[in-house]
Amino acid sequence: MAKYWNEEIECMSREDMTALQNEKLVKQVRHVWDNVPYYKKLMKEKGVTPDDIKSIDDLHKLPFLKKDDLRECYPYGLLAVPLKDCVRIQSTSGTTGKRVVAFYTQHDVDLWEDCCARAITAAGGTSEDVCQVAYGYGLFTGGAGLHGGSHKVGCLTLPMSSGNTERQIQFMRDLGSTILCCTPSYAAYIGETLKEMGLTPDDINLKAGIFGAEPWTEEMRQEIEKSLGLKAYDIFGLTETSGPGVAFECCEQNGMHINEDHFIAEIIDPDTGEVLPEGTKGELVFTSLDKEAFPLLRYRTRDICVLSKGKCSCGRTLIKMTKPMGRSDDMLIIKGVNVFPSQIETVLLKDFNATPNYQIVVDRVGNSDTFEIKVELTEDMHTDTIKSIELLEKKLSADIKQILGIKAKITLCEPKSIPRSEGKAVRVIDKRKVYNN
Ligand code: DLL
Repeated sequence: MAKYWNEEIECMSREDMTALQNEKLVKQVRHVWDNVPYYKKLMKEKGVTPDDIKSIDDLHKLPFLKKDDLRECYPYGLLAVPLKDCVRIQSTSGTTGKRVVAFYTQHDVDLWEDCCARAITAAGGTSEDVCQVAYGYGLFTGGAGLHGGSHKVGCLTLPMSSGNTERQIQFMRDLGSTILCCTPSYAAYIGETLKEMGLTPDDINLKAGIFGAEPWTEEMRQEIEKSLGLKAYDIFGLTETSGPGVAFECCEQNGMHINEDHFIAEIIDPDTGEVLPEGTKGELVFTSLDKEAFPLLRYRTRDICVLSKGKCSCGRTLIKMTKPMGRSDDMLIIKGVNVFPSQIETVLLKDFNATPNYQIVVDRVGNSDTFEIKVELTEDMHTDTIKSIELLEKKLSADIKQILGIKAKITLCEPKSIPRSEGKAVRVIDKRKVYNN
């Protein structure tokens, strides 16, 4: 059984990897400078030109790129090739201005799918496998990425997308799926449904699961492994860097190998931007080395983790990142969807015409996220008829669904019932324990 998808790269000596990264970085910086005026301006402001970047030791001289820059440049401002050379876009959910839209040339799609093929192979996948892809298909990168990787490996690919859980289980049984790709919370839900249908892991044929797109704990891993009778592997990525497959777990199930031939990872202090030594907890920053269409340099992910170069028993020499341990911004991942509290505030402002007092309450019941928005009525509204209050609730609910793509329970509360704060308002109460800390 093939242990690696690309042994030469995955087990490359540090010396050779550094040489490869040096060569690619120099080219990539030149490509960005020549084709992305926005980043050229940032480089000029920092007093750096492509001539200053001779190796990865010079990486720290380059300016950071942040989500705000992506917003400012929406949609085409960071594109580094003519639009006619692009063959695909993928995107995060959210309002137009908050959306991240990533562009791909055919080369970029190949590179991305190759990263996913490495992840599937590391989880034991071969052309003998039946790979059920239950990540969402569409603009979200989960479905497309794992689908492409599964094709590359030669698995029989079941493009299920998410949802319709009983049908997922039916297909799993009828076609003998051996690999399941979906979010960890959906995997847990499939496990619960299996049990509710009176079935056990012996009734299905899964051996491995490739789960990511949201934080999940070791406890959850054990629960999923038990309920579905498989080995659960983590996979990491973000739309900005192509999607899933930037990093993946191997048989050690102890941190994710970063595909360093395509992405350089740095850890920085989120407050000062200073680069931190290996082994220190901080914010993960990625530089994509050979993406053509959307080549982000020093992109701040806001994910907090630790990097380590230690030897891995799987034989891979690729640096490892821990599971993310938190975020350095206020982004929440609810039901697999990235949610910024400011998006909710925008809807409330629109529907209420004034800054309302509100609170976002997120919890986990069983393995599913619950999402409630408590909104305080103003004195005027409070005296309105029940009918008009119900209408408001409905409108809020529909507007939230439209903006975020997920439903929230709207609870309208009495005036002055949401606790006031003397400092920063506590807008988010997240009762879930999703990060391993
Ligand atoms: O979630 C890409 C993906 C799809 C990854 C399928 C893995 C599997 P975005 O929607 O842009 O992309 O969200 C990216 O999700 O910055 C992390 O905060 C979080 N995230 C992704 N993978 C993991 C993971 C996809 N394995 C954001 N563990 C990232 C914890 C994760 N958080």
